[in-house]
Amino acid sequence: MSTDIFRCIDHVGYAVTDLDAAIRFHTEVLGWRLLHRETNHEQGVEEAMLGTGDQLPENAQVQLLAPLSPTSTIGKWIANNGGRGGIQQVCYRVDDIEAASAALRQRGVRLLYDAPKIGTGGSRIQFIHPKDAGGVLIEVVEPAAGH
Ligand code: V0V
Repeated sequence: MSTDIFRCIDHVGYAVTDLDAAIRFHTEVLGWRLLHRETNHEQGVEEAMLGTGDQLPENAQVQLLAPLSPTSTIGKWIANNGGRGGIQQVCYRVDDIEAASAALRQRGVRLLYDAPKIGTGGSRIQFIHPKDAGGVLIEVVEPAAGH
């Protein structure tokens, strides 16, 4: 029986205090390209996805997450991190988020939501509680068709 759940690392998420400044650093200094930008009110973030010019589906992206308010998840995380940004999450990609969620629950980890929520680019997302994952916030994503 296969124990596989995840396909690949989809993205690494950085909490940032200034999204425009973080995009400038990642594009002008590190050489990534801005692929996508959106605001997700439910998650309390303005976010940007970065990758390469010939971004292949299996290549991980970089996600920059700026808080919409100090009481949002990212706002709280930055406050707890001394007012600085940093790595807030790693995100693993799945083909079927319902099947992945059921397998993870069956293996005893707590998921944050009863049902998946909407993430970047119309994807569906879920999170494993960091206390059940060695202190790391793990996001699980099923990308939207064609994304
Ligand atoms: C909190 N903790 C973390 C953590 N955030 N540990 C590792 N990584 C993180 N990112 C720890 C924190 O140090 C505390 O440990 C404990 O959890 C409780 O922290 P808290 O500040 O009281 O926070 P809570 O409990 O209010 O919220 C923590 C959770 C929250 C994980 C439940 O951050 C959450 O709902 N995250 C999922 C949603 C999210 O991250 N949205 C923004 C990205 P001690 O001190 O008790 O030991 S949106 C996104 O990724 C999108 C849209 C996308 O990808 O498409």
